[in-house]
Amino acid sequence: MRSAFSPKEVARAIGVSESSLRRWADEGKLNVSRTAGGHRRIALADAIRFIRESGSPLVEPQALGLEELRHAEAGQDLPGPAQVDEALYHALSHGHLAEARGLVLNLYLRGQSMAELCDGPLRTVMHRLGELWEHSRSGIALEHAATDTCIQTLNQFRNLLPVPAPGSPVAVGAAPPDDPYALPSLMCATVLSDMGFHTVNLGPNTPLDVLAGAGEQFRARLVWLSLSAPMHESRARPALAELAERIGACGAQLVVGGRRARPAMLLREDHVIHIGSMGELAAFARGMVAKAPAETS
Ligand code: B12
Repeated sequence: MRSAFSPKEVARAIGVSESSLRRWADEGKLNVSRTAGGHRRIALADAIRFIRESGSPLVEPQALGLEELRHAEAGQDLPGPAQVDEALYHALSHGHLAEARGLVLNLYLRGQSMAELCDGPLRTVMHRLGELWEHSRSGIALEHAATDTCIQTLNQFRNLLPVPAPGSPVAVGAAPPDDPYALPSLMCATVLSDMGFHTVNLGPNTPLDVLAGAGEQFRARLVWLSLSAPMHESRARPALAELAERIGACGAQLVVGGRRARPAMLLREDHVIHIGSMGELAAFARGMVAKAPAETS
């Protein structure tokens, strides 16, 4: 996928004249850089941010290499949540990967946040797909393929987000040993990247001392831990206490969430919190980003 486009290509994608586009750039509404040869270039991430913020319809997504959006008709009303869930479920359960990616990307371009997409359609559809495995072997195959499609979709989003500015806060996170669930930790990374963090996702099955070490190494301000597989409370408590101690010592926040997270597993410390959803994670992260300039001055 190309990462930068000419003003002509961006203008074609949203159905406006090149002169309008140049005016928005001059007004500071759209970031435009210059190549060594002096040609104007617009990063895909900046074009996407502009489309979301200005509410511009994407009339020719192919001009930006967003082939999967060719079925999303510009000017059409946004489908309701139930329709989105049904369409996404249909796409994922039939292995229509491009259609699934297109659906989610369309909602993002039309203003939904990454957190809303994760807590909404992605979570709903994965939960629904989870009910299939009990009934047939093909249900298991669908569940695995759907997980892979969601992983691809979220990774594609991460590539579409602007590169965080130097000095942006760092977040590091993972799922613990014997926890094979990849999506929840990847969702945390995507949501935090959407909030402007540099993110380092260590993924599933990560020893907790490795997570603590990565938090120290990358000077993380936030460390997330996603718990989706059962953890014995008696074994979890000391391991989590040790992790919390190391994270606290480097001045970071430890955020624990996931289907299997229980507040009782955690120490009652100011720098350790338990939250339930990507929306709450985004709100917490927004608070940290807002506080950042005051802390560094
Ligand atoms: C995909 C999947 C798998 C895949 C995972 C592949 C992969 N690479 O990730 C594999 C094949 C490994 C798997 C294995 C098993 N699975 Co499974 N799996 C699922 C499925 C369909 C989706 C999981 C998922 O990704 N969900 C999407 C996530 C994002 O949703 P979420 O976890 O609810 O997360 C949300 C919040 O909790 C929160 N959140 C999550 N993490 C964090 C972290 C922070 C910091 C914060 C703030 C918030 C937060 O935000 C998220 C978005 O809203 C679920 C169905 C379901 N209900 O989830 C079954 C499900 C979890 N599996 C189930 C079962 C039974 C199993 C197996 C035992 C099957 C077997 N017989 O082997 C094994 C057990 C594995 C283990 N060690 O625990 C059951 C569990 C039932 C139960 N009582 O808990 C479920 C519910 C299916 C079902 N309906 O029965 N599974």
